[in-house]
Amino acid sequence: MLPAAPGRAQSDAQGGARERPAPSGFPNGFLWGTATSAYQIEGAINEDGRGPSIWDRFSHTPGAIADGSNGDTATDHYRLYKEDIQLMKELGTKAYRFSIAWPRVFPDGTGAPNPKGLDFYKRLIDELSANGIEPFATLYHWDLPQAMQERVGGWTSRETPKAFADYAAYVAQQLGDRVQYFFTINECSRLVHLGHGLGGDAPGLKLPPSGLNQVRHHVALAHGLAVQAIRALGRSGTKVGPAENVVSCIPAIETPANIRAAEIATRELNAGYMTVMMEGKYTDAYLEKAGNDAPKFTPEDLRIISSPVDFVGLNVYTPDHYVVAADNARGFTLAPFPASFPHMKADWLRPGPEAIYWVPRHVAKLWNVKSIYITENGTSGSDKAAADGTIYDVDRIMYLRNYLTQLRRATSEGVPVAGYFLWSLMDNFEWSDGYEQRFGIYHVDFETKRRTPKLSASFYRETIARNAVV
Ligand code: GBH
Repeated sequence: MLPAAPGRAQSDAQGGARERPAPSGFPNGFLWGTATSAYQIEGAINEDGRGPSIWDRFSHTPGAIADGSNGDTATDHYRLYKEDIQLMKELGTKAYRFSIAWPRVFPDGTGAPNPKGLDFYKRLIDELSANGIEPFATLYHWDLPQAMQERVGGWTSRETPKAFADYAAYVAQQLGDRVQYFFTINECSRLVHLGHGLGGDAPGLKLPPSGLNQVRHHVALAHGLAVQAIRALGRSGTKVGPAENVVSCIPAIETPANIRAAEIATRELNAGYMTVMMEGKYTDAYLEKAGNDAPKFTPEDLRIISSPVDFVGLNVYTPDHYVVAADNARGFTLAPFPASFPHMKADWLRPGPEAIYWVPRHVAKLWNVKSIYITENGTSGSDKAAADGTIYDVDRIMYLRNYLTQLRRATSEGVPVAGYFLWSLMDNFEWSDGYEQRFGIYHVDFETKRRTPKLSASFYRETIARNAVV
């Protein structure tokens, strides 16, 4: 059980203080949740007819994963999901973002569905509903059926967006009575760049620019096709949108000129992702820069990619660029990061809490988006237990408190953020970092699979209970 945080005021526990508008409060009905993804937590890779995914293949490739591990059992959530839902309940969360593994539903990518694979998600969702937790389902969090990779070349082929649309349609049909909120693809940019450009993520390809640009186009097309499929086959009231880690551009100093420059940079640096999804065109600068390597596409593709969405999901971890207005062709300069800029346990995770203010503000302003969810935010930490057995992860609490303060700045100014999903409910398989980077607010002992709350779990529960930064 999650112990009460020391010093918790009695009146708060009884809800008395909550009735007065707290100065640091979030809007009424603000949705608090946690997030995970299938391959990172489920394990049970051979259970109930699941087919192999590109991450099974990749994680079993020698040298691919920092600690030589894989997701074969991960947190064993496939079996322990009921226990995990109790953790969510202890926190007081009212929403949960998880992903559906395509290879559980279509073991070969296309063709005959595997009802037993889908049944797991029905059980999961029913258990969530029984506990008053709203399911938010992501259709693709990087676990492409290996068969798609082998048969058609995965995301290098237009067959994959088509197969993804069929899978999305089937899921909408089968789960539409249980799920109202769908996300299409998690972080297009990472699966494109790390998976197909740098080779550090599955399927480990290092394509030349023309190939990489075509993959990027296919992934965007898959997003649009899935939006259409869910619209066509979901129940009325079904809502759908992307979950993207927009390249975050922060005005280095908040002057009107720098703010404008940061908006311009946001649009250009996300040209192949959020910009084309929202505007139905690639920017001139994007196409010019790509030159002969530009993706091949039709006007119809662009119409599909920009199918209207109901909300935008944003994964926000870190500032990608501090921006200064400049009198050059682009209109901005990206400030280089000084070597002394701090980072959390992961080198890439620089704490810049203002990112969670600026990203939704830019997205709402640039594309007139009316509903935004923060679909991921959080940090890894070293998370060692103290002598009394508690993991006092005050670095994670520091990080979360500062990000939530900036998120609250956004909501108080009317930026339409409707909810927040903390990454992650529990420690899990952190892709090429294996189990070395722990992002959970519950610690997982990967030998025994035991879950234990870190101090940050108490922090999050207090935040939710007061609907305010604590
Ligand atoms: C998210 O990506 C993922 O959606 C989630 O599955 C993951 O567990 C979580 O974050 C924590 O990492 O090439 O070494 O410089 C976060 C955004 C963008 C983080 C790309 C890593 C590159 C690292 N990611 N970034 S590196």
